Amino acid sequence: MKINESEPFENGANPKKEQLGKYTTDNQGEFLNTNQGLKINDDQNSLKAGDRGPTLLEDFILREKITHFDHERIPERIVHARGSGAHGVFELFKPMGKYTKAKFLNDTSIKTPVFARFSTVQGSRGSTDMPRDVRGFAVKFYTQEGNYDLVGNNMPVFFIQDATKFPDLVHAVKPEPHNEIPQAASAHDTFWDFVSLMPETMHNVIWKMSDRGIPRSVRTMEGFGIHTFRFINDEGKSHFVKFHWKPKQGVLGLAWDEAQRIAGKDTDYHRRDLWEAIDEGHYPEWELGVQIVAQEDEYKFPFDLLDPTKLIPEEMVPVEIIGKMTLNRNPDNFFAETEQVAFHPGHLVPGIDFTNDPLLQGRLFSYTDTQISRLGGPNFHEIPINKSIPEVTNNQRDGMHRMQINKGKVSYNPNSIGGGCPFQAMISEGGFSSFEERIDASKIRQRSKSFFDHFSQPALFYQSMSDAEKRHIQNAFSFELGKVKIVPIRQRVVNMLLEVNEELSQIVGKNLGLTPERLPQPITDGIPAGADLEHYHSFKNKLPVNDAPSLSMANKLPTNIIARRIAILTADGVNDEAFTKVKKELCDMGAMVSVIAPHHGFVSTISGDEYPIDESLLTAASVVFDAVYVAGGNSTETLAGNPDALHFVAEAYKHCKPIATAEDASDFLNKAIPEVKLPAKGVTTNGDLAELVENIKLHRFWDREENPKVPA
Ligand code: HDD
Repeated sequence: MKINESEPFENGANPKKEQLGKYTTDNQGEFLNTNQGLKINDDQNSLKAGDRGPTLLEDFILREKITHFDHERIPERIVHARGSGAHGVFELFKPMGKYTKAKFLNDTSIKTPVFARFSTVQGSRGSTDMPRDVRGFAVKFYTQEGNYDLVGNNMPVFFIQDATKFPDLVHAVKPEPHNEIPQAASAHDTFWDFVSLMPETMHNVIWKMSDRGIPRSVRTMEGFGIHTFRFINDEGKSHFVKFHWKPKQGVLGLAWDEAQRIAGKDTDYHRRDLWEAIDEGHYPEWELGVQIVAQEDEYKFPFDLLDPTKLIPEEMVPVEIIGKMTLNRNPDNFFAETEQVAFHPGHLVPGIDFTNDPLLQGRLFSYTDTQISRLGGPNFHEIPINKSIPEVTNNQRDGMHRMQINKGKVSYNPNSIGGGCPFQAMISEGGFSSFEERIDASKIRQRSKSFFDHFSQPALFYQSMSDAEKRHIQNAFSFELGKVKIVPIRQRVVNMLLEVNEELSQIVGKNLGLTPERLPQPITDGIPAGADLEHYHSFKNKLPVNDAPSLSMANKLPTNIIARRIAILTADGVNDEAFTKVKKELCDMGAMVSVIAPHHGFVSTISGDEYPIDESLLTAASVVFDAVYVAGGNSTETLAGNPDALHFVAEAYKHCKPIATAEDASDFLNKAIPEVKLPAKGVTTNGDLAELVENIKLHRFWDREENPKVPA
């Protein structure tokens, strides 16, 4: 079937869902059969010579089953191995024709199907969701002009400036090769050795040491395209563009101690959270924003737009919101969809193009190359999740796992036998043509001097943090470097931090028993030979902003409590209002509420009604909840005598979470957190739900960390 360019997107149709539907099967009501379609009569026993005899080689059913099983795994992604994905749609708010001719960014009536995958970077496929790590944020738009992939991260800058350093970075951060320790963690010698010798990593590293490195949920992460790309309009005019995803759920992080505990209590925390939110109809949404810079303004910034370790502060170029992505459907099959999806920053549509960012340029090679070994050959574009909506009509042929049956004898161009088909498309017909950029240069292996300021932006980042965020960054550096065994590596990083912020460097140094040393000249490790250090220094402190509130998560709190997790602690004899009022009202506001009791099954209320329990104190943990409510009635005494219940609330307090009790349950807190003088910030004992809800929107009461009273 040839796909007409506009038809499948009209009248609310979702062409990608329909396309996937053709490959989706359901065994309901079907016979068991072999891969050749033969019905199987006995799937319990192999074919043997006699009931106690050897199995026969002839058993083709056994052989087929085991052969397939033996090959069920494919190589995991070399980075971003662990991830979870979901389907959704992208809707455009306003036509962007002034800047780009991309059709999906011009027609507001089109709902473009998308598939998004969120990932950690360091760990293996089976590792925890909870490391301190950068998160991948990759979105495939199935547009009418072909697939467009925006393959970004949850941080707007990258570790390195040149793709040739990527294998080094990844070798350094992955588990150390001799013993494969530690899994999914950067707190080890090789990562920090690399960082200490590569000052360009500092900007990304400080983001990673911030609460951005331990997101509360993938739903509460921002996403960034990182590189500067180009928009190209109908006249062929180029504008620079940076892409941003802004979550409607707010931007939230965890406490580091909490993240480590969740890794044990629910290693699938992020995966489960995304799945359950979608399953329960709380569809996460992100607005797509763009920062646009006119071609003529390329050199007006005190940093290079081609440098992927730099961001454009929103205070300099505001983010214009142009559309919205809603994730509204979980995959039917993890392997077929989330594992086999193949992203590539080089999957473009007309109207979007690259810049010469040397990191981006290298990526353009890596992604197809990696899919060939990961997905077993050059035909991975035919895997249903990767198929474009327009049918593929070209002269590429054969190869491993070829699905398409190309008719006829013509597979070359130009041809006369096939009537010249398939035709090249003119630009006016939607043919892609690269932006014409004049290049007249010497062939050199060098880094541009305009890339050499490695510290102004990390300094800006640190300065723009709230006090709590600063404290978290100090603690994160201290923790990670504390795990480093080789002291000179620690010292080099502490010295580097002096270039970022004196206070930060002194605090981390003190925690490590080291004195930061200002080097006689700026750190030049990692700066190519021949670098102009004067120029490098002249860039410092030249940003027209010295405080960028847009960088702080404290300014990005949610305005609602949709899909936030709230635990209600109950026991037999609980007040009915725990269910008839508290649970009901919180659920009505979109929260995900779990009733927890000392045992599984049902809890009986004062009035004798019975309500189902979601989890017992044996299986539940406060770390996976955003807030806790202790119900009242005759249950309080039981709970106050239960160490798990007391720990549950003390731990929630320690992790700075909102806590509320029914009016008659406030005594419980005197046992759970006796060290805390009530009333305390974020702790309500008057049964006022509205106050609890406001506290949940505030997410955390980080001030508690300053005076940690609760050991938990
Ligand atoms: Fe990459 C995967 C994001 C630089 C090479 N990358 C991968 C994924 C994301 C990113 C989100 C997972 C996609 C998925 O869910 O399947 N990578 C980035 C960003 C970068 C970046 C935002 C810098 C701005 N990457 C980068 C460089 C190289 C690679 C410089 C190599 C030179 N990345 C890969 C890869 C991966 C990958 C090896 C592994 C699996 C895959 O591609 O499909 O090719």
